[in-house]
Amino acid sequence: MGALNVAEKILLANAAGGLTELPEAGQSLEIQFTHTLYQDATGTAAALAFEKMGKDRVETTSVIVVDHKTLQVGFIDGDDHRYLEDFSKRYGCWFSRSGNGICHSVFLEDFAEPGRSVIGSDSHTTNAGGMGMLAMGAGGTDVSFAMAGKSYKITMPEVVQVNLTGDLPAGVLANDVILNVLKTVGIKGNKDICLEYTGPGVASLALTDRATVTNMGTEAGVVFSIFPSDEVTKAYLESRGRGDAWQDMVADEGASYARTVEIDLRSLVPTIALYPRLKSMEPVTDRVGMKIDAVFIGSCTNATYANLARVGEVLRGKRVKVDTAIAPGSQAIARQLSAAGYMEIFYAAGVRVMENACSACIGQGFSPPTDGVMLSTANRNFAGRSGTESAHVHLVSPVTAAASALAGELVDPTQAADGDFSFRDVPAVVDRAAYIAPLPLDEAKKVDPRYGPNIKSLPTLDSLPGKLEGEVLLKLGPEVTTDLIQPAGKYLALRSNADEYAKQATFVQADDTFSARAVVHRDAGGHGFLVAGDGYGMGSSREHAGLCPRILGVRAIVAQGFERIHLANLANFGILAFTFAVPGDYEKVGQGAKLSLDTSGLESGEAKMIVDGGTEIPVKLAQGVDDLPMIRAGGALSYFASQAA
Ligand code: MIC
Ligand code: SF4
Repeated sequence: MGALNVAEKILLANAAGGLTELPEAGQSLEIQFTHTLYQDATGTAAALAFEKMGKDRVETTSVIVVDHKTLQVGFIDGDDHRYLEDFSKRYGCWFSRSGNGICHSVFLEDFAEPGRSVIGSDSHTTNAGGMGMLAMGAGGTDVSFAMAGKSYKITMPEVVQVNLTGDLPAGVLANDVILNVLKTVGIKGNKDICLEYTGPGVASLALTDRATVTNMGTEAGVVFSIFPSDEVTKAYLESRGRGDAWQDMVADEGASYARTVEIDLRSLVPTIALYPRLKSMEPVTDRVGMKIDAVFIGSCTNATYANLARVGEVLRGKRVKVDTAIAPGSQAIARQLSAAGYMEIFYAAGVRVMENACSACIGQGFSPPTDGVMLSTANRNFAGRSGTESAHVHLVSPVTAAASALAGELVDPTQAADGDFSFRDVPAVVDRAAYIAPLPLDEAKKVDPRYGPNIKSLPTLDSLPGKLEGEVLLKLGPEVTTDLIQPAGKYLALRSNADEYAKQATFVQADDTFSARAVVHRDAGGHGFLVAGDGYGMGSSREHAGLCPRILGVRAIVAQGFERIHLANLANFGILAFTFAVPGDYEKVGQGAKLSLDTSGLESGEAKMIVDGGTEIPVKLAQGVDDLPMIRAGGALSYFASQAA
């Protein structure tokens, strides 16, 4: 091959079967991941799936982190965590307990390596792309297959170059960079591209700032984002006591890209992503004076030492005017902040220091009041995600959040704050003893994972009928997020009990009669259909957004477009996904319409849907034809069990 860019190098290095040449963009490519990551909200279902695979031990460096459901009110979360700890010991994983930190933060600190690859059951696994690692999110079942040593199929993406020039002005942070990238590339329709950051501006970004950028690349729906591995990467790894893991990885001279997005860092200004999605990104100056009720500074995107130290400089000697919480990304970060005197600054400023966990990012505490306005440094602000349906959450950088907390209203930090924003990563607190390391095989075999009353094994799903006949149970608009399909917040506790999660939460915000109607339809022998606009399934990797509708009898979804991870999750649970051959036909199918569809000839990639016994609507299979055997078998677990037999 000729000159390679970093994305091509990393794909080649991690391709299954020792490929010497990459396929053309659009062709399929199998990746053999070296690392896997589970967190506790998606991890129990994924672990239950792994246990069905009949393996004695994981084949990747596998890390399990408890970070989402750390409130542990009642027995449910505690049982999940005990199960994950037992599972981890039984199958040879690294285990990180509640309080150690957010999965992406601790993975970056102690496990990520340039040149290698990770697939995680959380969409922001892309965080490790800042380290020059091939880092992707996927549904838990796919992650479990990777842990069992199976390769994972992706579509060879087009590599889009994001060329950074200049240095960031004071008070403009990595969060502002990625919001501006999202503004340029959009938040949907990017499922077959990856973003590679290049140019002289790269060197000016701290390693954790790079991770902020790749973390939030997920919100564009890209497959992954990647930075080169350079001296900054090396210094960070050395500060974590892992200098040996460093390798140099930069694009070859003359490497080419599908297209280039130019970003002059000097031209960027503090930016706000307005509620309810990352659709309207505006300069903070356009909204200065907006009244706010609360400020949350945390999440895997921004709760880094570099950022929280910047926040400390803004808050030094001052006092916040609104309810403000800071949740450090990890215990190492919290200890570093403490050693540098920043914890004292936070407390003296009247800030609540929360647990090193996902926390308010996913509605686990600190929900805003009714109709409240919150500034947050998280990466998502989908409706209801904060736990308060009527609240408006706007996304900003940590220094915009801190300066606004002091003012009690939105302010431009470049004008209002006088702190020193120029922090770099510094030698860090390293504590490997915080993890439970993989046990030797003979000891591991003695561990018997303990379940709890709320941990239910995954349902066995029946095979695809030759003809689907049933009703459109719900007609939805565009950009249906996984939070709308299968909300988190107070329902997170039900992640290990899919039947109950389906009954109580599926589409509850869109139509609270949905699950009851779907069950009646299913029990009468109907096959449920959903109809939606484009961008269906954007957001999280949570596979319950496929599994739970399937439990309620949904067998096919017809939309104007789908997002990548969710499309794979639908196939894993035996749900067919179609797009309209004629996009305008979306208007011709209403909620309650009776549909039928012959599934026997789907290998052509096309089918006809009959509406109300008359109108024919041509549809196209959105999944790959090679996914059909799995979908026909009822899903991934049934299919691979039948293959192994
Ligand atoms: C999220 O940020 O939406 C989550 C919660 O971390 C999810 C995973 C989940 O639903 O558990 C994600 O990003 O994939
Ligand atoms: Fe946790 Fe929020 Fe990051 Fe998801 S986006 S992993 S909920 S901190």
